[in-house]
Formats: sequence, C-alpha cells, structure tokens
Amino acid sequence: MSRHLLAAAAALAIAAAPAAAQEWRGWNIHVPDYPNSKGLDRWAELVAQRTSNRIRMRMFHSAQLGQQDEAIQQLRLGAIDVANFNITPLNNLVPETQVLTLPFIFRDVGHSHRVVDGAVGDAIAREIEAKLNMVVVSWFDAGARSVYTRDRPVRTPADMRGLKIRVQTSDLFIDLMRALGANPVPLPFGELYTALQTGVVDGAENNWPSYESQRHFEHAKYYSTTEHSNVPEIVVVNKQRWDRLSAADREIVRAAAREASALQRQLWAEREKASRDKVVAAGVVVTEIQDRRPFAELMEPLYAKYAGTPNLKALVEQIRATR
Ligand code: BDP
Repeated sequence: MSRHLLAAAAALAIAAAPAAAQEWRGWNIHVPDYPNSKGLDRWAELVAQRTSNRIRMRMFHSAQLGQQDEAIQQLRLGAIDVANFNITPLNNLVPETQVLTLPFIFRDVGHSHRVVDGAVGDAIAREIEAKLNMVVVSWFDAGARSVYTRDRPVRTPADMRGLKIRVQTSDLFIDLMRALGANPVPLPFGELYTALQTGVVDGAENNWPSYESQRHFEHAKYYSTTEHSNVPEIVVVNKQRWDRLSAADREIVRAAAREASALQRQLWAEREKASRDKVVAAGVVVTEIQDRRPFAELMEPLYAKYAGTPNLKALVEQIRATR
C-alpha cells in the first residue's frame, strides 16, 4: 500500500472510531446518602448507560472539590463539569435568581415546582447560561429554610434581635437577616458546624435535611419553623462541555437529569420527615411558628430592593400568577 493510501486508511479509521470516552467531574456539597447526592448518582448512571459509557460522570460528594463559592467558580472555568447547588450564591451574579429566593414567594411545594419547571424557570436558566457559562438541565427541591439557634428558641422577630446568624454569600440574605434585627454572618457551609460549636455564630437557617445531615442540631438545638424561604436548586453543566455535545447527547443528558430530579424530589419529601424525626428524637426543641405574618411584614421591603426593576417585578408577578 502506498504511503498515501496508508494515510487515507488511517484517517478513515479515526473518523469511523466512536467519540473518545469522556470523564466529567461532578461537584456537590452534601453527604453521599443525601437526596441530591443520590439524584446526581442516578443521573450519572443513566447517562453512562444511554451513551454506552462514552460519557461518564464521576460525582464527588461532601464538598470534596471545595466549598460552594469556589466550586461555582471552577464550574464557570470548566475545571468542574457538572454540579448541583441552591441558587442563593448566584443572587449577586444573576439578579433574576433573586426572585426565587425572596421570602414567602411560593405558596407551597407544588407551586415552586410549577414555577421552576415552567416559563419563569426557563427565563432564569437563560440568564444563568448567558452570564455564568453554565447550562441548567434540571431543578432539585430544597424545601423550606427555617431559623435554628444555640441558646434560646426564636418565637417572634424580637427574639432574633442581635443574634449572629450565618447566611450564604448573598446580599439578599444579608438584608433578610438585618430586616429581622439579626446580625448576618456569611460563612461557607462546611465551616458552620464549628462556628455553631464555638459560638462564632448564635444560629443559622436551613431545611431539615441539611440541619440534620450536617449535625448542626448537636450545637443548635432550637429549631423554629419560620419557613421564610424555599430556595430551589439547579443541576448544571459547564457550557463548553455542553456545546461540544451532539444534539442527541444533549437530549440524553437533559432527559436523564429530569428523571434524576423526579427521584430527588421523591427522596426529598421522605428525607424531610426522616430528618425531622431524627433530630426530635435526639432532643431538638421545635418551635412551631403558627403566625408567620410578623416575620413576613418585616421582610416585605426586600421586594422593593431585590425585585424593584420592571424585569424582576414582572417575574414576581408571573410567579404569583402561576397556578
Ligand atoms: C443547603 C443547600 C446547599 C447550600 C447550603 C447552605 O442544599 O446548596 O450550600 O444549604 O446553606 O440546603 O450553604
């Protein structure tokens, strides 16, 4: 065979070979048995099956690849390929995400699903993609966030006065705590256990599963059901990774992410109850807030500050009109 023919044959062989297998790195903050971690594992499993292992996602749970703000940065740069996190840390970067974290914006869980799975979720996903170089492929649940404290229970906003309360990196959450009279302390999730233990903070706010799985209840045993915010979570893919996929592979990745999200939502509902039961059995004192109006009234000014532009106001109206 001539050299030319050999070269042509080699080129043909390369063209005919299946695309090289890819290994993606996935980030998540939670322990391996958390609903989100299990949802991500299912996603990886489905994608591997449906691409005959051409796309393998290796999920690193428990913040092994870094704390949340750093991980988001890594994802934007492409050092991490996929991730799941709640949208609060995007508030300062993509103002449209603020509307989903506003206090008491959702009527119930069903309402939040219809909003994020519908036109509002799509509009916010487009902004995230354009500004942050990541593609939203599905949404996970994170339930309602409530306040928990070390030394005494919170029954009314007056009980919050002067308390140092940990928040995520978000101006909206900083102002939310100030509106209640507390002193917000932005801290990474992974540092919170020690901060509660040593009294660097007096309390924090989160859903039942995070409160339980991070063992915060060991040092902050008063949980008050303020349920001030229902922050949805996103599942995202770095945009360069996404853009290099064929249309068929994109469909596989997206459809599998939606299926993973159905599983996560089911596991979430179960875990919320199980976590609550577990911490109550461990001696947590639950204060049921029957009337949330005094909290909601103090937070009302956040709507003007964080959803004051015509565009954000329209999103808030669209959320309220979603049935
Ligand atoms: C959890 C969210 C996670 C956040 C964490 C926090 O799932 O994305 O990082 O709260 O408060 O509920 O930092």
